[in-house]
Amino acid sequence: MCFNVVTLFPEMFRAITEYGIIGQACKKKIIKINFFNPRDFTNNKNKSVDDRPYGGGPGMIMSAIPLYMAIQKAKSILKNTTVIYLSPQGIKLEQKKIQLLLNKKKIIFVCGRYKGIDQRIIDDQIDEEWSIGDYILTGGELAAMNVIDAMSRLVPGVIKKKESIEEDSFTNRFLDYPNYTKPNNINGMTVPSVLLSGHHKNIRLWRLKASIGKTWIKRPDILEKLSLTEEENKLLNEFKSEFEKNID
Ligand code: 21W
Repeated sequence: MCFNVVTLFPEMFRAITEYGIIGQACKKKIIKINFFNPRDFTNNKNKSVDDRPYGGGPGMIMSAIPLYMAIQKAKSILKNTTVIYLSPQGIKLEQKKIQLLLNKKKIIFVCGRYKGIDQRIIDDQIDEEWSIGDYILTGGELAAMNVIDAMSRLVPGVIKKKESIEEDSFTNRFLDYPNYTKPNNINGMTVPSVLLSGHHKNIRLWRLKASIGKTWIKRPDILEKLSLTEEENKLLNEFKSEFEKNID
């Protein structure tokens, strides 16, 4: 998998290329990130990469020509790539889209800074525009890192145990069940005894019930969109009646 990023701040990406499992995957060359910096395509003496908006008003816009040239350079090396502009105006990303993006083996991410980029670059150079949520960042880099991180963990070989990808929430339909580790007793708070029983069938049922129950409480919107199996429905009803007993 090859990610390509047009950014004024390539050093920021060390947050993912040097730490954790994505860092290891980069070292092992399972994933590769190339950078194209508009600053390298400036021709003015102070290498400025921002400019005033036509029509006036506060704030600056990314200089159009260095950005355009950086995108062109990336495209000339890569060919047949999808160019994605991360922006607050984009469509909101969800896990399903992250999985779809994985089918594209080559992606160029364009990261904006300041108040954004020249509309002609969006019209002429950008294939898709994506947001990571309805909150305001200071630039596209953290958004691009979110997307690269979320995609990379799905690349075969990045996470060793196949189960740990397949078992997690969103691909596993429900929210996660609660996890426990040593010691069994922390200030009088003990681990649910079924988890110490070694009874794998009961453990599976307890976890599934806890997952469905937690989803019912915290994310009823997720539950509404799903159709439950007979077993799942039974567990949800058990959870609900136990929950109501605890209220009285
Ligand atoms: C934030 C640029 C705000 C410009 C109304 C109309 C990439 C991002 C970004 C940024 C403005 C993403 C305005 C979620 C994000 C990003 C930088 C200025 C002014 N208001 N996903 N115009 N949130 N943000 N908007 O901020 O580059 S993906």
